[in-house]
Amino acid sequence: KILVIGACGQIGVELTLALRKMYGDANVLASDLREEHDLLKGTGPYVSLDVMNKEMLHVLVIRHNITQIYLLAAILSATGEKNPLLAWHINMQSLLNVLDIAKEENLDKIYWPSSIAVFGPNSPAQETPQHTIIEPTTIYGISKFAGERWCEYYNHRFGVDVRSLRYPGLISYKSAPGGGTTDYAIEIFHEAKEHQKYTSFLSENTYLPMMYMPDAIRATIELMEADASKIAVRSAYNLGAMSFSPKEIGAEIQKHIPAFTMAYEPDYRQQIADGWPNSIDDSQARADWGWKPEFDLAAMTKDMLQHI
Ligand code: VAH
Repeated sequence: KILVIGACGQIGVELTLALRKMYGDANVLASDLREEHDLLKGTGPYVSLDVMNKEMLHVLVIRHNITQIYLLAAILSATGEKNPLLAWHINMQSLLNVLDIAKEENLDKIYWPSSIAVFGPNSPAQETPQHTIIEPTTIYGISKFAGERWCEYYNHRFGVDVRSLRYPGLISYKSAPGGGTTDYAIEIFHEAKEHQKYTSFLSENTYLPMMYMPDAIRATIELMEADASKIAVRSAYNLGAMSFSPKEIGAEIQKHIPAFTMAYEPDYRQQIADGWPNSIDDSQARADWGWKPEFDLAAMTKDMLQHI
């Protein structure tokens, strides 16, 4: 039975729905600190859970015969810079709680997302390699890098089958994003629809690795379904699909909404974005477990505007 922690978040809602479709509604227990997201209501079991309460989590794992955990609860990059110690505490302790229970209860598999935010200004910015200089400059990036080290340690030292992906910025319409630097690429669609204009908090030529949520969900499930013998990376796989700038996504939207105009007012998030890669080399994910993205900027823009 699968437990999803952080099931009401931007990734959590869609991952929970996809897992329920694959494994059966009753076999996926959704949990979050918040009350149940509307899109989850009536689709399967839900419990309120504070992942920071290790004892409560342990009891829940035993009582519900949990064999896999997807841990999606985290404080993201922009929010994390407002309260670094809280972000570090939540992002690290939640993972350590899950890894230690996975070891004690001999759980089958664990999924925990990392991010391209682990890379910093000293990493190669173009086609950032799987193995390279990693000096994150945000607390979110530091916690994701440290988390990767813990995942690899629990795998090599205790045999826990924990798997991870360095997600790029994820764009979706079903559940609100959680305070990330890439959230402009979601806001822009809502603003374009409602006001035909958007003021970007990142400058016009800020290239970032991005991915449409359906690709990210499929990548997660394909990684978790792959035979363990194929998983050579036990920190976190680089994962890519496309890269674009605010100017480029604005131009793509203008093809659908000709009246759409953009303005640029970079804020503190510009500095975060400047330290991140422009594009990602995900050749190891493609080689090890057959990763292949399906959505490019044009396909994503069309689909987003159809659904918002
Ligand atoms: C953030 N959406 O902006 C997340 C993600 C690569 C970006 O980690 O913090």
